[in-house]
Amino acid sequence: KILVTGALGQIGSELVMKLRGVYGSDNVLATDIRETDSDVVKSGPFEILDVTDAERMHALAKQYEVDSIIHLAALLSATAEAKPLLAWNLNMGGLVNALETARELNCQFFTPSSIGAFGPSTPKNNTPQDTIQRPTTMYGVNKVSGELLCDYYYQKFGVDTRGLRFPGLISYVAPPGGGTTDYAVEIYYEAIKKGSYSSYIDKGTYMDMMYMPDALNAIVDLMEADPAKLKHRNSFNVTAMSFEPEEIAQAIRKHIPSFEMSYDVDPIRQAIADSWPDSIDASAAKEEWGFRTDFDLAKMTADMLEKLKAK
Ligand code: VAH
Repeated sequence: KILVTGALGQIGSELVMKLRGVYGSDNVLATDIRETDSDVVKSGPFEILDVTDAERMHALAKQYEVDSIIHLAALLSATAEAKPLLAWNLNMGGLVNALETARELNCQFFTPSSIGAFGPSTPKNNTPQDTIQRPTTMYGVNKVSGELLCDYYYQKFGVDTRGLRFPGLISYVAPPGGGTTDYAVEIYYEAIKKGSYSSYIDKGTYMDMMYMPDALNAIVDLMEADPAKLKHRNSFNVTAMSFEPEEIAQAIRKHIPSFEMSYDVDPIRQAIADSWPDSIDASAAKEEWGFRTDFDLAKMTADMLEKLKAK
């Protein structure tokens, strides 16, 4: 039985549906801080949970007899930079509550890290799995702390913690909220609605990205991987592609030739993006648990535009 926090977020909205398909609806308890009339709420068990409420998290995990916790509830990079103390309290408070629940109830554990766990002094191209991590954002501080805390719970308490350093995730079901890479999602919606997009990230700014179906497969594959083969745990570099705004605009023009791109750079999110790698090396994930992806920029663009047109 799996408990998912942040089940109504960008990853959770799709991961819950995938997990229910794989393991059975009643075996996936979805939780979030509020309720909406979404498929996640209608297709299986759902409970309201504020992850800073340790008592309720433990009570729900016990009541539903969960043996795996997927902790997704968190504030993303731009929001965290605007409200750093709230981000520390929610991101770290929620994580330690989830890890404590996993320790007390002997659950397997997953939480995402991010390319945001790297900073300006990290090698920017083909960023290694093991390298310097001195991020200059509150979100990055949360992600590095989270990686270290999850490795500590594995070393000290034997909790089976595993994590992925996600790049920007692109999806058409639930939009991301408060991220720096959100431009790469918004651009598809605007391309359909207006045939144009004004990007808050400047041209030439490379960031790693991944289409949501590949991200969901990576979570399931990692959680089902043979633990004896894992040399790393928190957290694996994973990526599908790296591009800058002009390249995604070009990919869209293959389908919407008249698509127009303009720039209105947001200095705060641009500074966050500039502190992150241009491309990361995912060879450890490939070697230790067979990480692979199906979608490159061209294939993702075709699928995103087709699915959004239908929506
Ligand atoms: C963000 N989408 O922009 C998240 C992610 C690598 C980016 O961490 O904050």
